Amino acid sequence: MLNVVLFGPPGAGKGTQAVNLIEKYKLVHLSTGDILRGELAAKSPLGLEAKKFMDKGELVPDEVVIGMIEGKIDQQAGAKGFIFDGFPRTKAQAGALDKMLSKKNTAISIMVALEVEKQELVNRLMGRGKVSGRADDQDINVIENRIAVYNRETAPVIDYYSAQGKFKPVNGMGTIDEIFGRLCGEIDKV
Ligand code: B4P
Repeated sequence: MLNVVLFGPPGAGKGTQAVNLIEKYKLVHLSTGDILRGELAAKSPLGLEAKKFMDKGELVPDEVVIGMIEGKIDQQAGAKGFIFDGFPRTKAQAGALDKMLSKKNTAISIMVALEVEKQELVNRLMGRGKVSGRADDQDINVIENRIAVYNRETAPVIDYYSAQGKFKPVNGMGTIDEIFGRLCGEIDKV
């Protein structure tokens, strides 16, 4: 199996690149952000709980996200592999993901980490906020908090995959096609 962690700060282009990557490599796309927004739209208890954190730009608690992703992996028995988009976002989530995959006799193949300058992140998120209707993209204070939470809680996940020799940084500045080419360059080496 080919299992890719697509990593980066908010607005780095994870969701954008995942669309093209799943098409090329025929992988199952698991975006915790998309799954949480689906729960929110359905007004499920999980969605209503998650909304309290997402609207402030905070992370949803690990136990909620881990249980949710495990259920989704179990539903995909015949998958050739997965793109994990926006997950793991903490070291606890990374450890839980390794355990889930080892139960299925597989493992993460590579972590590709998009690197983007902070002002560009803010510009992209504010730009999307004008069309997406997402509460977390429309308030500069929430965007700043998401980037701060990333630096504090999520960036350490790089050390986790670095220790396993799986971390590959990728320049996330440029056109969508240029960045896609760089990501494929790394994934094709696996
Ligand atoms: P996510 O849905 O993961 O949202 P995101 O970090 O904003 O990234 P996304 O993938 O959507 O954006 P992209 O960079 O592609 O998370 C939302 C919230 O859910 C989190 O804040 C958290 O509360 C919660 N959550 C999710 N997962 C969690 C977890 N594992 N644990 C706990 N909580 C969790 O794109 C941004 C914009 O840039 C788009 O408008 C796009 O068009 C544009 N863009 C992309 N590439 C570009 C390029 N090359 N040039 C110009 N613009 C570009």
